[in-house]
Amino acid sequence: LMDTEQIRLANGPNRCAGRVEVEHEGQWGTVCDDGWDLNDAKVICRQLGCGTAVAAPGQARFGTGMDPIWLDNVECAGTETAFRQCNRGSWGLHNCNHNEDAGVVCAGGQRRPLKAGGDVGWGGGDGGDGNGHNGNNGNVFVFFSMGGM
Ligand SMILES: [Ca+2]
Ligand SMILES: [Ca+2]
Repeated sequence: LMDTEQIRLANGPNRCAGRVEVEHEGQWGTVCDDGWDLNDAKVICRQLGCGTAVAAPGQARFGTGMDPIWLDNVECAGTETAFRQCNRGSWGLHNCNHNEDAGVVCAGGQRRPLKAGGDVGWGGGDGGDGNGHNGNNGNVFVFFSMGGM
């Protein structure tokens, strides 16, 4: 049980994005954004099974948490399998306030964009008229004529 340290991402759009909170001695606390970067976020995302890290926002992007502020000056290499393996100072020792609460956005929780362009259309038997004209491709002609300049 010494090995298990609970972490979570609070107040985000899903469980893979939010304010970083760590449990220590039965109490959840936040992490200061001093030195907070993508390498730190990577480890959080990995431990949570949330894929790669997309961003490591600071300044309480996901709101201010409750005391205590557990950790400060976190320095992960980015290759650790768990957040507890990072170099991150002593519990409760910090020079921060909650306006500096660290956040993480992981790729795993991202909602995929709705059919971003290029994914859609063109596929469905819109095969032209048999005289060398393809169907419904006016946009393509506009594109070519503009490219000629
Ligand atoms: Ca600090
Ligand atoms: Ca760091």
